[in-house]
Amino acid sequence: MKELKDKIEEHKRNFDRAIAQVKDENAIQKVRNLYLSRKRGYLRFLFEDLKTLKPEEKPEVGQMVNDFRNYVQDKLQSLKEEFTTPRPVLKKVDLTLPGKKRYWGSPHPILLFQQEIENIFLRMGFSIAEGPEIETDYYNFEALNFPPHHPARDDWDTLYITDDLLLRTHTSPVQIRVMEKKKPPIMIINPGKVYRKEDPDPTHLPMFYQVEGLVVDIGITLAHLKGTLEYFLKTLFHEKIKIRFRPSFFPFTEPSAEVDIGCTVCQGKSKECRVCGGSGWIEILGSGMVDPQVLKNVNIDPEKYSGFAFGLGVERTAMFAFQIPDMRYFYENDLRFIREFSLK
Ligand code: FA5
Repeated sequence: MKELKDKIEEHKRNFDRAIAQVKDENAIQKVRNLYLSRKRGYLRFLFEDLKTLKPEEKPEVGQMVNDFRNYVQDKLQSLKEEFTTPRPVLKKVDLTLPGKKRYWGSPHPILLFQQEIENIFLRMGFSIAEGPEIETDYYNFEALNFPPHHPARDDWDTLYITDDLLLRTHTSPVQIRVMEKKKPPIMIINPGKVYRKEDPDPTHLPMFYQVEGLVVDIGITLAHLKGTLEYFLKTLFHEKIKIRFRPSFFPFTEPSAEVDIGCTVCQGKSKECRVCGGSGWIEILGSGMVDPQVLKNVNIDPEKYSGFAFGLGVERTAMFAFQIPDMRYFYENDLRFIREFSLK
């Protein structure tokens, strides 16, 4: 019995050696004949040898021969599949060609610019507040002194969700939300998206970013408003900018002013400029002293406190900082344009 067991082991070692050297289908067939041929295969002789064993030895050694036969069949079958499965044709690679450049994503230019704006205000001591983009009529209009049906509402082409809910048309509702929760001194900016039903053109978008600012304390005057905005704009534009304050109207500020900057696209030299319309100036923000009625609406005593507020268009200002003649470029997702601003 031991002799036969040794013989099986030896056959297995020889078989493993033989298949390790197989290089094609012909060689597989030769090994198959050697081991599995019905007439002269080694396995046939092993089965013959079994007959010489005593009956009690047969089950154990019989199992070994069976296992060996299965092993040989499986190995030969998988080798055959390896040789007959078509191999992918390898393309020739020209190693002298330049490699493919992969780009990393990076923050959008408007986000980078907004962060630049935020940093200037943070350095002045402002902190950042946030508010929802879906607003109620009360916060977007009524608390800001726009009574229902007041004509001033017509300046904002509003996208309503229900009679009472709307996509905020400006960031000013955050002023109310902050003043409801916090009493003066208040010094916040609030960056965020706003929405208007507007046809896109070089200086208008239906969705754009604003940065709102609000300062409320004892003794705040128009001089603080002017000084803060002048300092901010000179820092943002590295002093190279003309600024003008123009009287205006907002229901929630009194007096109100819009701030224009000198057109950096045509430098005020083109009567046909699509950005400034030939005037040489373009409005970038609205501002004013917080209307006493607005302070009353949030239970802040207007006899004691005063404040100023402003709302700046981020894309509008970015256009001038980067001298881009059309605001729509920011959202066309043309990577050649976007990459000009990415962090290197
Ligand atoms: C307002 O939205 C006021 N809430 C601003 C304000 C805040 C006034 C606090 C007083 C006190 P206005 O609609 O003018 O105002 O918009 C402010 C700025 O947003 C504009 O100066 C401009 O830079 C930008 N802006 C306005 N409409 C668009 C638009 N359709 N596309 C891109 N930017 C716009």
